Parts: sequence; C-alpha cells; structure tokens
Amino acid sequence: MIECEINGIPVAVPAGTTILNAAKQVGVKIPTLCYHDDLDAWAACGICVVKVEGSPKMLRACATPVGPGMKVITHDPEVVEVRRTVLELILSTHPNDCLKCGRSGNCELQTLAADFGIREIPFEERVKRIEPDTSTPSIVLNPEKCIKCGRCVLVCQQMQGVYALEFIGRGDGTRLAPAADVTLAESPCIKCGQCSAHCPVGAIYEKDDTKAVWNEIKENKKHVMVQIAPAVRVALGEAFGMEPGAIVTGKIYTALRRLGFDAVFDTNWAADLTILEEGSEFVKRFTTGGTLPLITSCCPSWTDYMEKFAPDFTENFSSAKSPQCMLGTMAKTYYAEKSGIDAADMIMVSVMPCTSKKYEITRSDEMFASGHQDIDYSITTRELARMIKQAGIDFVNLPDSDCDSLLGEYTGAGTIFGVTGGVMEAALRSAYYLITKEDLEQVEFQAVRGMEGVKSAEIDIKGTKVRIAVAHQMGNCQAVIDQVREARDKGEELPYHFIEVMACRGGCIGGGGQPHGATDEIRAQRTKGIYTDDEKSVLRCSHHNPEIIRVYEDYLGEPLGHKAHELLHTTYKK
Ligand code: HC1
Ligand code: SF4
Repeated sequence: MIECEINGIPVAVPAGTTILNAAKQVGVKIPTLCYHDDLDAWAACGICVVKVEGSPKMLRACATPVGPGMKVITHDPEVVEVRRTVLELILSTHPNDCLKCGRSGNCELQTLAADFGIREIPFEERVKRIEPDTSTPSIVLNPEKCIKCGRCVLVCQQMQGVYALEFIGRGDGTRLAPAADVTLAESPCIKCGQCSAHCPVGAIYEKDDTKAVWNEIKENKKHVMVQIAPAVRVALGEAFGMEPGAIVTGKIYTALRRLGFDAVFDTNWAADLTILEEGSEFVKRFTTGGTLPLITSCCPSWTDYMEKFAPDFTENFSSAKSPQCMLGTMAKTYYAEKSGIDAADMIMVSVMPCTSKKYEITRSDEMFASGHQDIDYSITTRELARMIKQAGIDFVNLPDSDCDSLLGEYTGAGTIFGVTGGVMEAALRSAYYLITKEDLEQVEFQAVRGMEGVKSAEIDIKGTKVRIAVAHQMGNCQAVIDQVREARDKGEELPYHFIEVMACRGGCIGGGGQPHGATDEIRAQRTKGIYTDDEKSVLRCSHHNPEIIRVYEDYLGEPLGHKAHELLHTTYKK
C-alpha cells in the first residue's frame, strides 16, 4: 500500500492508484471532463490539475499515480483559477446555445461552468460551424459541440474495437469525424450508441423520435401500442432521481397509459417467445448436426458487426428475431386478429435501452412480416424519460399497474435478457427441458453471470455436455469469434456449441440509450435489479409462460413451425 496525504488527510491506497481515485477515497471530488471510469486516462482536458509538494508544475490527477509520502493539494485559489481558465478556453470554442441542446440539464460542461460561476468568456470566440451528421437512424453526430475530450473515440476504438470514430485534422483544426471523413452511415459504426452514452456534452446523442410519437398519440387516429425492454425497468428511475436498479416496471406501465398509449405490452413477453424459438433452434442444431456454434442475434449492433466484419459466421447466427421485433410482428398479426383491430390502423412504439434498435426496426424485409412496418418507432430510455417529464407526470409517486394481456405476461427468464449472460441462462433453462422433458431444480447458472468480458463453461444436461460462451462489450466479442474461427479453419473441435453476444458492457442494462452516467458501479446496481426481478417471479422458465403456451396453441402452432418461421425468423446479409 502507498501512504500519502490528500489536503492533509492521510490515505493508504494500492500502488498504481491515481491521485483522482485516492482523493475519492477521502471524500474529495476533483473535477474531470475527459476522464471516465470505463476508459484509460489520457489527460486531454486539464481540468483535474492538482498541486503536488515538490513538483514545479501542476499535475493531472487522472493520470498521475500517488507515490509514498506524496502531499497533494487538490483545491486552493490558484488551482481553482487554473481550472477556470481551462474551462473558459473550452467554452470559447463551444457554441453558446445550451437552451436548445439535447444535453441541457445533464451536460457535464454546463455543470462545471455553473459550479465555477462562469459569467463571461475572456477569450475570443472560435466556434467552428460544422453541420450535424444525421445519416444513421440511431445517432446524431454534432462535432460543433465536441470538446475533444476523446471519450467517444476511446470507447469506439478501445472498448468496442469498431474504429468508426477518430479525430481528423491538427491543432486548432482538429475535429471529431467518422474515420476517413465519410458519413457515419458509411463508416463501420454499429450504432450501439456507446459514444453517446459516454459523451459529456451534446456532441453525440440519440436521434430523437419523441415528436413523431407524440404526433401519433395526438392525432388519435390509430391504436398506438407500446412495449418496454427488460433493461428499461431498472434504469428509467435514475432519470427521476431514484437509485440505479430500482425496479419501476409498474410505474412505467402507468406512465405509458397516462402519456396516452392505447395498449401497453412488455418486451419480456417476447423474450420468452424468443427462447422457445431460439432454444428449439439450438436443440435442433445440436441434436441433428446443424451449424454450430449457434450465436445469439438479439443485439442488432452485433448482427450489424457480423454482417460487416464476420460474414463467414452468417450461418451461425440464430435466425430468431429479437424480442423487440417478435413483439412488433405478433402485435400486428396475433393481437390484431384477437382484438379485431386492423393492423393498418396500428402503431407500435418500442422503448429500448438501445440506439441500435432504431436501426433494427427496418434492417431487413422480415421487419415487415405483418404486411406493415412491424415497429413504427423505437425510442430510448432517455427519450421516454423526457416524454414523461414533458407530460408533467410525477413518476416517483406513480401507482403501479399491470400491462395488457396477450403480449404482456413474462417469466424471470424474459427479464434476465437485459444483462450479460441472461439470454444464455434463459435459453439453458428451457433447453434443459426441451432435451430432457424435465425441469431444472436449480435454474440459476452462476457461470454465465458477472462482468468478466468472456465467460465460458461446460454445462451438463443429464450427461450431455454443452460448451457455452458469453461475451459482452464488442472488443471481447471479437476475441471469441476469432477463437472459433481459428479452431474451425484448422478443422479442430469447436470450443463452443452456443455463444451469447451483447455489444454493450454489462449487456443491455449498459445500453447506449440508457440514462447517462453509467459506470460499473451503476451497471452492477441495474444488474442486481434485473436478478431481483427474476428471483421474485413465480415463473422463471420461458416454457412455463401461460401466454406463450397459449399463443402456440391458438396461433403459431409449434416452435420452428411454418407460421413461426414466417413471422418470427429473419435472415442476414452475407
Ligand atoms: Fe435488450 Fe433484448 S435484451 S436486446 O439488450 O433481446 O435493447 O433490455 O429489449 O429485443 O428482450 C435491448 C434489453 C431488449 C430485444 C429483449
Ligand atoms: Fe443495444 Fe443491448 Fe446490443 Fe447494446 S447490447 S447495442 S443495448 S441490443
């Protein structure tokens, strides 16, 4: 341990701990802008400067490890003045239009400017006018607002391994842009939105579809339906000051009705349906010599990645649509038939933790399986929070309500889709039944839980060994695919039979459309909320969901049957 002093307070921390983190341990918050817990410190902004006894110049707390006996001063009038100057310089290149900015109210730069009492900028204004890039359905890039903190570039390159974003130009002319200065749509971007989740300002944000949704509600001409994804229920509360991980499912259903939606459904229902299709697909491939490993495909950033960078795995992808898309199709076919409402008079809105889901809803012809666009709009958790605020709804004090029947009831297996390992765990719970015709006594698979980038295990299904892997955060997913490709190309035994992949760190609870500010601590709280929801569920296996049993009996026939194939499966570009 290294013993040092922060503002005269003694502290002992492990070797390698930065001044920033040592200060946190004694309750001292040093301001930061470019730094993020998820990323390597690269000391770009200079806001976190501190004084260290014996050092001729101020040092950056985010990138300087503490040393034995080090005496650090984190705040004095001189340090505060330097930080103020750094801020003023950043603000001199930043548009002064906070009132119209998507991050107004939770912008890290705005907060610092307020904390430092900045009232005027003593430097010449040098704002570069650059048109926003609106080329994707998911994310808007507004380089004019960029403060060159570099978080998005590090996220895209280091965490996701996608290399869609970079800085172009030099010195004063440096700007954020898709690699090779093409549009975002032409770049390798997989639309995961992790750049927008990590951006401290309004330079990268989700494409806002709330106005279009408000219009549908206002026009009152169509039956406007809505579905909420697993991970939304443990994160939306954060936008209203609640603890991360607070399970607010019942409040969300109530809020959605008060917003004016005519029918409220739950994506978790369709997650149970996905398991019946995908689980059956796995069992079929596993027992009849089909293409293995089977790879989950409910993350559209992952399928986008695969189509661009790993088309040799197209046959490995599960053809089962994602739960979002299954629910859209089932609403405009099954529910339309049962309710007697013409699908042409229906609108389906999905609320997702994800920016990529905006892209998924039109990604292939199968997204129009009902004869109409199955999902009309996909909005993020952040967009729903804004709609609730616009409607003046006191979310925290809302009573709970239930969601609507036919496409609403869900099991714990459906809910755990929202965390890394959850799709695999849910699939195993039902695959065990499909193979043995018996139910598991212990439904929890600890081996697939937790934040390790790649988790692997051998699961014993009454003597049948199934080798599985779970990867999250794109960079880790590539490593698993490379491992499989190498074995396959050498003709060796495949390392895995079944692989779950999620592009975002922690799975969808860490999605690019979730409330800002996620760190591993917050991801852990959201994860706990998801597992608590599962533990509290009376039914924990998808094949026990009575509404799912009924939809097969009344409408779909068998999993993987003709109708199921027509409505619930998709194809991928090679
Ligand atoms: Fe996800 Fe999924 S878990 S992909 O992260 O399979 O977005 O929450 O809705 O579709 O169910 C996202 C979450 C979500 C789908 C499900
Ligand atoms: Fe979207 Fe989930 Fe995939 Fe992230 S992991 S891109 S939130 S589907």
